[in-house]
Parts: sequence; structure tokens; C-alpha cells
Amino acid sequence: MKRKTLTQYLVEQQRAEQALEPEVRLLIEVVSRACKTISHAVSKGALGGVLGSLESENVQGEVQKKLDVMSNEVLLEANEWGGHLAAMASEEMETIHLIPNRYPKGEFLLLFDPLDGSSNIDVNVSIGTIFSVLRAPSEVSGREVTEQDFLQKGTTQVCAGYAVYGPQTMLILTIGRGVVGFTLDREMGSWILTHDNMTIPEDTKEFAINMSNMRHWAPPMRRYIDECLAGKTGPRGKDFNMRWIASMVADVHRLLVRGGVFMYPWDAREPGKPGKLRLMYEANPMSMLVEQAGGAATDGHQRILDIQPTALHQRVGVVLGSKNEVERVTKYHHEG
Ligand code: AHM
Ligand code: MG
Repeated sequence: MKRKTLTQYLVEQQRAEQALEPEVRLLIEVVSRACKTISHAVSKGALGGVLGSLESENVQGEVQKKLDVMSNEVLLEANEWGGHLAAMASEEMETIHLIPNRYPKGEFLLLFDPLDGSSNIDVNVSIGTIFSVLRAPSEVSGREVTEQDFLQKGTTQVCAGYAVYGPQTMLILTIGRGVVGFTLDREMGSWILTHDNMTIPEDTKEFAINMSNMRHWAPPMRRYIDECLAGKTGPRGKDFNMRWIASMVADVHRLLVRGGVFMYPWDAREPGKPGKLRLMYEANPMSMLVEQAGGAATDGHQRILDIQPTALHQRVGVVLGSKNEVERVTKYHHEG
């Protein structure tokens, strides 16, 4: 059987009811090509001299790994010249990156976490790249794009996806018509459609959370996990399994393949921050993917995609995955 490539999939989508604009198709092709470059560097590890940290810190005060910075540069360079973007924003950069004047500008805004799961780089555990695409507000033509133009709700995302660099390198994508997965064929250098119509079952017996933070959680979060841990004889009447990879891409990938619920809630270590994960680079694109796969995503109180961002690097609590579990966690938060 002849396998479908990413390009074929995108061309078909473009032809089907004009579901994909040509500029977005180009954008996805360019991002996926950059992810191949990053995948190659990741797989070389110590042989490529890419492991370890730099002296620098990013805007959130986190020490930058060599691969964080390299991946950021790969994505910027790949996307600057194609004429499809108005500007970019990255978890690793303080402010937005404008398209240099020597290149034509397009209608779209690209946001990314160039290398998610940084703490796993040096220990050879799966990591990834997450991206989100917005349409620039129409009034930007004729003026410079500003940070404010990026502050759009997740519901306005045109497409979203991630690449996961694991035992296989995969690209998972939504253009708002379900979720599809491609596996990188390293010999051919092409992305092959291997996971058509990825869906998340409504129920699950598996949760993902960093349990070492339990003592810092709010009471509704503790209640939910306590009930899961009580097993068959507890209020849930079933045993739960737990997984925590500490790379959101890899944890979300597992949900898309076999269901589950992923949580990074608010905790009392930093009471002023709503959570650890970033709304624009992590929570919004993953929430779009999860919803498109039939799951749900909230911050414990409201749908993540409905949150009006107020800052580019805004943080948020995250509860996403199998619908019935996400609804339960959210209900517990409403009950207080
Ligand atoms: P990063 O973007 O700096 O790598 O941080 C985000 C990562 C997520 O991928 C993961 O879910 C979380 O941080 C793990 O955090 P912790 O080490 O606190 O368990
Ligand atoms: Mg990240």
C-alpha cells in the first residue's frame, strides 16, 4: 500500500472545501522541515556537541540548554523568508521577532516552544517542539506587528501541533479538522501519515501529574488524586495507573494514543502564578489538539481556549485529556 506523505495530506486538505489556505500549508511544511533539523541534532546527542547548558537564562529566568537556543534559531531562520508570516514569538525570547524588512510579510503569527521538556535533554528521554498559528489582526497591514497582536484566545488558532523526538520522531497536527500523526521516515527524509484520526477516549484509568508537588496543591486537586489513589475500594471504584515523563509533548502524545488525563495545576510554591506551563506556547496548542481529538482542556475552572491572554509569557494551570476526568477535576474546583 502506498503511504501518504505530509505534503499529499496538506494538498488534499487544501483541495477539500478550501480547508487549508496555501500560506498555512507552506507554514506547516516549513515548520515540519525545521523539526526534522532539530530531530537530527537531538539524535546526535553528545556526538553533535549539543548537550549541556549555556551561561544564559531565558525570559522566565530558566537556564537555557544548548538545544533550547539551537532549536529556537532553527525555527526562526526557517520561517523568516517564506513570506507567510507577520511575526513570531517563542518561549525562549523576551519579546516578539519581527520579519526582517528584506523579506515579504504574510498574514500569520507563529508561536513556539522550540524544545519542550528541557530537563530531559541530557538524560536521553523524549522531548519535542510545540507550535501554534494565529492570524494577524487585519489592521496590522501597513504598521509594525506588536505583542498585543498575539494576545488572542486559543479558539482563534488556525492550526497547532507538535513534534516529539522519541524512539520515533513524529509530527502531530490539527488544522481544525481532527488530529493526524506523521512518522519521520529517516531514510526518505519524509513525514508519512501513520496515525489517521487520533482520538482520546472519554474515560481513562491513567493520570499524569508531578506527585512530588502534592503537598503544595489546592484542596480540589488533592481530593481528585486522593480518590484515584484509593483504587477499587475507594469512591472511584477502580485502580488507576500513573505516568509522568516531565516532557509535556511526550505526556500529551500518550493521551492521544491511549487516553489519560494530564495535569500541571496551580501550587502554593509560587502562589502568585496560576501554574507552571505557558498559555500561548504550551497550553493553547495542546488544548486545541486535545479538543480536536474529542478530549477536554481546562485550567481547573474554565476552558483554556476561552482564556483571554494578557501577556505573551502568561502561565496557566492545565488539566487536559479524557473528557469525563477533566470534567470531574473542574467540578471539584468549582465546588471548592
Ligand atoms: P520547559 O518548556 O522549560 O521544558 O518546561 C515545561 C515542562 C513540561 O514539558 C513538563 O510537563 C513540565 O515542564 C515538567 O515539570 P516538572 O519538572 O516540574 O515536573
Ligand atoms: Mg515547554
